[in-house]
Amino acid sequence: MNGAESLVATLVDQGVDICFANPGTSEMHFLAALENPRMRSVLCLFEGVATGAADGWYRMKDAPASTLLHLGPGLANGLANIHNARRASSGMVNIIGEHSTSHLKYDPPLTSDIEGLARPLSHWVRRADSAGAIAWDAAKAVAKASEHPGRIATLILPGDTSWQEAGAPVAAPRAAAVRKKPDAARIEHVARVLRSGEPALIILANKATRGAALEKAGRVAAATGARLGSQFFTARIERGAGRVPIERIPYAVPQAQAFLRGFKHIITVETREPVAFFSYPDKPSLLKSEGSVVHPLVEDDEDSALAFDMLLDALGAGSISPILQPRIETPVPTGALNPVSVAHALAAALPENCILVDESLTTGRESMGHTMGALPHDLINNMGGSIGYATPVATGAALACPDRRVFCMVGDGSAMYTIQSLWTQARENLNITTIIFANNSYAILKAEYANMGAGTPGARALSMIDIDRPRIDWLAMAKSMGVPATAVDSAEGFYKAMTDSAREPGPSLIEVRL
Ligand SMILES: Cc1ncc(C[n+]2csc(CCOP(=O)(O)OP(=O)(O)O)c2C)c(N)n1
Repeated sequence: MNGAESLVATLVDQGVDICFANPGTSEMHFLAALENPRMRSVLCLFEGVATGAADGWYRMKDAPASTLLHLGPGLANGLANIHNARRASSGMVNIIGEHSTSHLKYDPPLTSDIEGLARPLSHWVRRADSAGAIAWDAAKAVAKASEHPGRIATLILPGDTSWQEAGAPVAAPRAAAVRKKPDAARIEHVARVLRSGEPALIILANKATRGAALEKAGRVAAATGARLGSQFFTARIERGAGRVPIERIPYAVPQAQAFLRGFKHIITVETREPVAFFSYPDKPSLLKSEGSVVHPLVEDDEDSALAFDMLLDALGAGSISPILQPRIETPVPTGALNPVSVAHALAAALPENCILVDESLTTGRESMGHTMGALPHDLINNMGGSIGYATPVATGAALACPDRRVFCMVGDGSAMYTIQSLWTQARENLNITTIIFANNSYAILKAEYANMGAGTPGARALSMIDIDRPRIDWLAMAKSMGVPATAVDSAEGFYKAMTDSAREPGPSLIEVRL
């Protein structure tokens, strides 16, 4: 067995059985090792698709995928979506090909400081230095990526370590990720705050917005009258009819301040106190009102479901039931497309148990409120704010959950960053409906221009914000990558295109002409 075979075998033994790859010459032995039938390999035509897909996989599986990237430049191309994954607490194992140690000293063209590129966005970086030790390194990488919260692990693979003889893999046994027990004194403190009856908001994030933790948070809210909120962006929320509803803190600073006004206490769970996305000349960075106090319930590595159990015990509220979101039937909208009719069409069309990946920016700004009572679904947001995350994340989510339809709502500007995802979706026949909101503009930047107090944009500034010269041909774009596409220009047309797409297996694209 050579080093590359040892690496792939170890990844699979440790539970990492998918690799989002974009290979080069230095990774040929790794490619050969991907013949291992236990590893699924998925070709991505840009590294940002590979790293975003690994993020999408983690969001749905709570387990890391691997990526294979070509030396420093391949890693650099993937960094923006590694940033987004890191901000979402998604774990991933990045394997970065590298020149052989003996070749590096001649400074061949693809030489770069891979550690230097990896380190700012990785929690763990290691250079494999022998084929025999690579299994150990790979097991360490998987263990790091699988921690709670998920971590970015980067393993650099020099060519010679991949082709030299490795012997039988020697790796640490697979270890289950441990979430620590929360501190009892802190739980008691939060219980006191909640018993005071003063207005409190519990902000849920990461793994507390789903499953048992969400249900228990709902019971705490029912017992105490506290409200449940989320940041504007959350890694994954289980929402819709029958789920514990969570209110979303708005994006715009004045609206966020208005929402938070009146809460004497903010209790944070797997997140920090709400901050504005950007600093504006005349607006604050922190969004809470003066005099309100922030109380973290858990540390990042602690178990929030357990924290809510302890809190329910402390409150003597063990038997109380949460208040659940009722189903709201939304009639199919007709007429012009705008954020409200788009939201109504979504609420009417979303099938039960679908996954909604949201990078819809201005067009989707009404969608969350109107889909509260839709059939139950999962919602995924862009935690790092680096646009171009949605189509790759949808790709990874669809591979992780082949029985569920993924709806990927994306602005036309954002879609252009990583549109190559469509090709992978067609090749792998993934059940993804990509919804392109074609307003031919970076519309949000027009609003931000005003928010910043930069005055009225001149012709040159506007030409940096409009993307309509030339107009992007979405139908041709989709067709070129093997994805069937349709364009709609009415709310009823949008609804019909969504429901049609959910009936057909495989990917499709809807251009929503705004
Ligand atoms: C990597 C990266 N580059 C640039 C930006 C700045 N940015 C934020 S939103 C945006 C335009 C988004 O346009 P679109 O997806 O069409 O949505 P719309 O604003 O039109 O609703 C840009 C360029 C960013 N967030 N991330």
